[in-house]
Amino acid sequence: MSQPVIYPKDKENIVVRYSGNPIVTKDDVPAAAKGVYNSGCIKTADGKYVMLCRVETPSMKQLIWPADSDNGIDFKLRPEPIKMPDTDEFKEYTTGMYYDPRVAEIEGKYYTVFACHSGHSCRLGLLESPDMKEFKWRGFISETDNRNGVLFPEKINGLYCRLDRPNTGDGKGYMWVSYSPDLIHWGQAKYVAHAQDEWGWKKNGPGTVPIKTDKGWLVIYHAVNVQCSAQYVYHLGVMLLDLEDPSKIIARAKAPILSPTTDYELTGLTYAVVFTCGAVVEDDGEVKIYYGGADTVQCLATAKLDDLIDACFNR
Ligand code: M1P
Repeated sequence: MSQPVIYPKDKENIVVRYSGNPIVTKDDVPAAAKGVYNSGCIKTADGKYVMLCRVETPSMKQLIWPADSDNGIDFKLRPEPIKMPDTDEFKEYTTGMYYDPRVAEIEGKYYTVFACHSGHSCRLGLLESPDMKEFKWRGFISETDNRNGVLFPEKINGLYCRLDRPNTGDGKGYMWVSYSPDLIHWGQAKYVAHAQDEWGWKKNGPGTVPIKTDKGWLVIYHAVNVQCSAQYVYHLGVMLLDLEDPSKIIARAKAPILSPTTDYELTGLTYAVVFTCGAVVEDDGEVKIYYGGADTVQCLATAKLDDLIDACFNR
């Protein structure tokens, strides 16, 4: 396979890959696995990190498997994945395929939104946890066909708020925002962002839980371009959304902040993918960006929050 074209990435050097990447692989799973990638991550009130690993099994099932860390780098997977409901409804609408978990803390509780895939296409599902130890299934929270659901960490104008990515029938898909009084019923949907850049014209989707800054909600997202007629290449970009009306883009980086260039991002179960489902902002302004490489391994990169904001303004 030829190397993908790498687009001008004048902003890529603001994001630094962790030298010990990948930080979690299939060998860390206490069961047979093909890959660990696209995992969500959060730092809890006690200063510990909990990663919700997307684990792919040899039979192509997907599991959400918690892992713990004291430093946000070295993670140990727990003995078991999160137990999902043993109901006919859950099985019908997931067929063992639930993935890309994004976890947000809202008013002292942890909420994880993830994709639930089945022959009826894809919906969003919701887990609630008081402590990232016990997880309770809350239900499906979208109609078909939707993916990449990400909750904002606080209500906006009195309502829960989320970004998501309805999949349109033409193989594209763009970012939307919607609102809810109870996290279950969603509406007032508004379009946010089209796929537009040379490196991401095919489709896009929200990645990390939005980070509140005085310049707006900072969102790290993925965007896809297609090479050689069929080869999808996944990049990460960054944008700022209005604090009161997140359907409005305040600023958006023209260049990707991360593109697949290393072996572990180019070679795996899928070719040429960097895909994020979680970030942690440290007290000193460092942002730990957790991302999947090539749909196979879990990686880490860091950036300064101020640099990500500057990147949005193309400074
Ligand atoms: O294979 C790359 C990615 O493809 C899908 O992403 P999206 O819906 O945005 O195109 C998802 O299956 C994702 O998990 C995967 O990494």
